[in-house]
Amino acid sequence: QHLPVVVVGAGPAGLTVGAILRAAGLDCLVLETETREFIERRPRAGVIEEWAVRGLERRGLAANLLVRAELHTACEFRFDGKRYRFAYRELSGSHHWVYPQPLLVTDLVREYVDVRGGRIRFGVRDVRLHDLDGDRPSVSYLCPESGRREVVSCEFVAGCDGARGVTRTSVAAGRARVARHDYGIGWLALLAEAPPSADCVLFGCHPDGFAGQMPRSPGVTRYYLQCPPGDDPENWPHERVWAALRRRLGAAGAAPPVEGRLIEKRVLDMHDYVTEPMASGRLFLAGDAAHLVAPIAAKGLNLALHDAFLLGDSLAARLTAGDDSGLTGYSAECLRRVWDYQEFSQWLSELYHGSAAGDPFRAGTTLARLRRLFTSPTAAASFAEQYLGTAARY
Ligand code: RFL
Repeated sequence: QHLPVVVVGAGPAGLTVGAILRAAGLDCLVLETETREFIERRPRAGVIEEWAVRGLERRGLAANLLVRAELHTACEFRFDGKRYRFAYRELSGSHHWVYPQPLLVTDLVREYVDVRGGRIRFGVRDVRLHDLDGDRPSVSYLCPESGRREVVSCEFVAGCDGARGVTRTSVAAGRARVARHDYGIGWLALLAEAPPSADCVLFGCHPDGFAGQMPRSPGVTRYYLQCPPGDDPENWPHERVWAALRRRLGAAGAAPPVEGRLIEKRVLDMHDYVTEPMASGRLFLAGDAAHLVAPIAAKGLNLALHDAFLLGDSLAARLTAGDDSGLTGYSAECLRRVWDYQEFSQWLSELYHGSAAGDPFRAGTTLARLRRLFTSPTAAASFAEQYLGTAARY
């Protein structure tokens, strides 16, 4: 079997690349370790930036999203016992869309498989890449039914298998630099079966630690609580979680969080990495396979989509018209946005966590940084631009 492209991983990045290739009349195979049911339910991101939604729309991938997603135009900071609403649409002319990642993945699978006739092999094991430096690379995997190793040769491999995948290890061997950053901070990521207590994203910057509220749907809300890295979620029983959320998100005149059953509770150790370059021979990485950005600024899915648009379009141009320019510039173009978002996450991390660092100096500078957002229109505009990813320079 010989195909133009094999895509490893059916997350947002891989499915978007596949859907773009199918729209260009190209054949491809997506390999995925999990089942369709599993990937369509896996809860994760929810915030998508306006430019990314328009990118999906241009490629015929946003029909459901545009009808069902919620539009967010403001967020609210809570510090020093007060509420500070930050109306970013007024400042930047742009907004966020809230659309849970499982819904986006479900739409992308349906579009790629059911509408555009793309193929996915679910449940594959032990994916390996071969001959990436030649012009006939191949990908092999253990077939779930027979247990036999299948080999597919191709022109290009798209490595879209996320942070725990195998494709980036194929690049890293001596060719690429992996830059890492560890925040030394944990977040308890929670999903509660309860409506949000406010109609927008809330950031509580409190001496006890950060707390965040992200509305997901009328009946489900995501919360985050700063905790020590490596903390055991079992240290956070129901009562402790809600007491901490009430305290850290508490502010004069603010409704307390609406309590509900916790349906997800896991500790994320905040860290980032960037693989440079994002390509090696015939392998091109996209999304979390190439770079991880801690969920501090809700950027990961947006970066995955940015890569996927560029990679899908570049592969289509190369395979249909022999135009190599997109693939040649792919890594550098992706990395400009990746580094910009990493820098913003690092900056934002201090805003969220500085008050709880146990250092009166950092607590003082953090409070100054927070206040500046509400006293300086220039600082506010700059924040809005980065928060929404609207800077025109990409
Ligand atoms: P994914 O979504 O991880 O998909 C990779 C797919 O590859 C499969 N796979 C393999 N397949 C074949 N062979 C292998 N060896 C394989 N190994 C793995 C996996 O099963 C999976 O189906 O990567 P992709 O496509 O790059 O997408 C990245 C995004 O999923 C990720 O960046 C975001 O979820 C990050 N993120 C957020 N991003 C935002 O932009 N806004 C948010 O609000 C936001 N919130 C979050 C988040 C991530 C979170 N977690 C759990 C890390 C909240 C959380 C809690």
